[in-house]
Amino acid sequence: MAAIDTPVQLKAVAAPGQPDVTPELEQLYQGFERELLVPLWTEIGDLMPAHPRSRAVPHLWKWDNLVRLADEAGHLVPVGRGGERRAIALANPSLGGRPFATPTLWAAIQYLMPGEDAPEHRHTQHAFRFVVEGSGVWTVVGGDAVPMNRGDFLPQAGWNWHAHHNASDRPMAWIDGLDIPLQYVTEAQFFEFGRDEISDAERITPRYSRSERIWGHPGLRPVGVAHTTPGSPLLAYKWEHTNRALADQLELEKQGYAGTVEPGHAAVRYSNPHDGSDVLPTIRAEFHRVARGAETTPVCETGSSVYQVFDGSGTVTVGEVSWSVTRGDLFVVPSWQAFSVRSEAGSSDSDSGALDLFRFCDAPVFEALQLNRTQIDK
Ligand code: GTQ
Ligand code: FE2
Repeated sequence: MAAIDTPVQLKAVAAPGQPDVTPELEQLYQGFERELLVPLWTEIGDLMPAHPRSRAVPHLWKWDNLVRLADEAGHLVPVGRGGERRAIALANPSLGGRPFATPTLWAAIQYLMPGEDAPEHRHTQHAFRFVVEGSGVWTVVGGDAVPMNRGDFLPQAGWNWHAHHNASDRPMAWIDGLDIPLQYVTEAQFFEFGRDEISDAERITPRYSRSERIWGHPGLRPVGVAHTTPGSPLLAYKWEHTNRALADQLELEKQGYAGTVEPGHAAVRYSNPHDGSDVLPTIRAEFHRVARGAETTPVCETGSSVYQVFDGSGTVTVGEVSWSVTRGDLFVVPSWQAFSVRSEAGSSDSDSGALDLFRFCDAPVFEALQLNRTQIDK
């Protein structure tokens, strides 16, 4: 398969449906090369495949290893202006060592030591935080201090000023998702440094951010509050709501009411309370709960996903590979590779006995381009 950055090298080849290699044909190919021309017939299999063939491969990162290395970095590498964040990205093994979990998505573990601040900046890349363990960090978005606790999801659309501060006496880790790889190919990124220090008025630790107090009441849209910037105006989706939504779905299913994706599989999508759309222009985020002993149907989708196991344990199958997963583990589902999970009965450490999965993916981009496709199994 020709990579995009290998030099053009054309050769006359004997192949079915192609003329025999003659001196004239070789000369023709040399002419193409000289004039920087490439005929379709030598490239078509790679450029226009019958179905998606992802460059990314399925891969699993164990949370224990990530946290251990992040903690080592916490002791050895300062966080400050320039590097901006103590964030360590997942690098898909088949994407050339770049810090890209998939061709479109960045996923990283970020770590702040007690009392540390990550300086203010803004960028066009859309971002979110998801918290699998710990508390004590506030992310300050446009001057609004937003608390981060286990199970909380915090979207942060591009071009908002943001900084983070750890107000506790313990280190804290969380995951970041951004559309860095996607924006990298668009060549349309912008970045600005903000203030080196946030003000004392922002270094507060409220239980609810202003954004949650305005936008965070279920089914109630504030009247007279404009929202004109991209992405969700709600800066935190607290665990209590997500957990209750999923528990209710599964409980009602047991009582014979519809409302789950499939038997034993409940899911919610984080949505923009302003208009019901995805929380970020380029990233969709969901939470899935697979009841103890239940199994999901293998599904292929265009576009790629990153999952983090929030709780429980089970077996994940992506394309040809299967892994045992437990709390905190992160894995990648490349485009058009069949994905299914089985929640392992008995071995689960979650409250509900279920396998809980946080998911983010690039579906809004594929839907906008009308390239979204789903197929049950392959
Ligand atoms: O926290 O602002 O993982 O700007 C990558 C880029 C986190 C952040 C990342 C970022 C951030
Ligand atoms: Fe940032």
